Amino acid sequence: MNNSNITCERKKFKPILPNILQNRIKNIDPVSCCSTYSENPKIQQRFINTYGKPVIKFRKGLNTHNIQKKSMKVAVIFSGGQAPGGHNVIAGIFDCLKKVNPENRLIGYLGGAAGILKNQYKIIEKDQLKHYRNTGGFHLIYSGRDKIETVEQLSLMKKHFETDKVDALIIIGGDDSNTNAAIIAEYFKQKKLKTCIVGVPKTIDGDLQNQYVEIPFGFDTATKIYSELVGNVCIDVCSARKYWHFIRLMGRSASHITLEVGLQTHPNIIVIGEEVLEKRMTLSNIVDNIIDIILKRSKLNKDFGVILIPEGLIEFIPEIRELIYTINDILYKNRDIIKTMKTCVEKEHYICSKLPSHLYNLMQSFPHNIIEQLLLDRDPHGNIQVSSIETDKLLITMIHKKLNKLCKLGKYHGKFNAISHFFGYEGRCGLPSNFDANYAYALGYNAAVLIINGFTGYLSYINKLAKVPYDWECGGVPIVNMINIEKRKGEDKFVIQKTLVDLHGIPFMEYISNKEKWALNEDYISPGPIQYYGKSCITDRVTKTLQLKCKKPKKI
Ligand code: FBP
Repeated sequence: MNNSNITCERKKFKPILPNILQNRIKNIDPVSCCSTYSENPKIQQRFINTYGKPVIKFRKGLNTHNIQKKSMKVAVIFSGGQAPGGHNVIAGIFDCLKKVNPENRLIGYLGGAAGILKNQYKIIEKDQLKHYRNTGGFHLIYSGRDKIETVEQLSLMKKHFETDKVDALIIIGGDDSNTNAAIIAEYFKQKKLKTCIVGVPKTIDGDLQNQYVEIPFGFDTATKIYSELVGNVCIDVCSARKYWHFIRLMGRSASHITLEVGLQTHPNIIVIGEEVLEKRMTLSNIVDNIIDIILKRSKLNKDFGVILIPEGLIEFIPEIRELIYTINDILYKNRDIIKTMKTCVEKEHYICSKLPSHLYNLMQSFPHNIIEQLLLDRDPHGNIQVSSIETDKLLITMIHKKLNKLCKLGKYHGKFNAISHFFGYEGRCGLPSNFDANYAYALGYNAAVLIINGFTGYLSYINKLAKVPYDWECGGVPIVNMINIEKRKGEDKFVIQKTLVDLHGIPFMEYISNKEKWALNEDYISPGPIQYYGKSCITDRVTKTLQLKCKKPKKI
């Protein structure tokens, strides 16, 4: 029996390395470029040792830098949610380290930052790694959402690194994890520890993008997987012609995934959280907008359609945002009392008793399952777990109620059969697309080049991603350049700001210019599954977001 499958076949795929990284290390010259820094003096003071460093671009030339000559021990962790391509980052780091010096060693701490504190790691060897190349998931060394920020944690980490002689740590993570990388790099500099810290931008959410990072790895594959699923639903819808499908898509804070999937599939309605926030729409306004389309389509004998909803929508609705932030504060300030509570009912009563009356009334207007979901524990970064909040079902319930009223008034004669879906975890561990396989590998390789050159507090960046991988630009950007001050758990925190959908940006404008047409017609596109072999126009297609963004000339 032949047990071969595409996952087995993909392990043999050789990612393309950008031309610049194909050079020998001594011919990769790190050139300093001008940087823009935050003017905020609080940031300057907090990162006194790592603030004000230049952006680095790698160019072909003679590297006169102090390249690490002795063999190195490098550590890596995954931090946060899975994203397709993670194992290729590790493969890229490994291959670069071994190419430079076969004596170099790579270890992976298990389960994210917590693994460093527990000093639990595995040595990454070639024979084991070959089973993970070009595969999805983070199961080689697992991931975690813990962060290292207290002085006790930082000094324990320093102790382990000194004892085990770890020369560098590469953190593969999103905005919170890379903020963490900046904090650790600053602490080590202050303590005169030589261990370098470098970050790699990862998240399917696509919200770690800015003037330096075009898109994090993982977004490409995840959105292609969701687009395949949504495209299939669209075809089902116009075949059966009897259901409204409410599809909630992952993406904790920003609506990039929903917008991208919408651009790939052309559903009837795309709800974008950032637009809801800007127009200060209430939950009821959102429901009314959806009903407006349902009624229009019903008049055309089309009691069916597809609606995309971002997972993070709930936090964009101003009234609910206020409620969530207030609950966050209550949970944080009263964490010791709440920890002692034995039942959820007890916790719910306690929190409700602390809410101001307008927020209490709002909360009581929700179905009980939503109340329970709003009160779930926050993650270690203080974020609400939006993936557990069933906004799709909440909208369906509210729409049902309003349509029933309209029906009784004789203003609606259609049938509303709604089906809800949540596409989230299905997309996070898929086999990386060619784009993500190449990009993640290059990011890892590039991160290793940064540490070999002794850079610390930098994020590995690869730019010009809409071009072929050979022409991608590589380098490093000081993480501090991306740091802002935000309120978290009720306190000011230094964080890399999440980038939300730009309502004046070309991708969103593309949706707006098609909105009416897509609402009333079945302009659906079913893009089909990701292709790994075949015509390059299909296998190497980049996301609409990247294509459209790159229409705009960008300076770094
Ligand atoms: P990261 O920001 O860590 O990459 O997480 C992405 C994500 O997939 C979000 O889209 C989602 O809300 C979250 O992780 C869910 O993860 P968890 O199950 O750990 O809460």
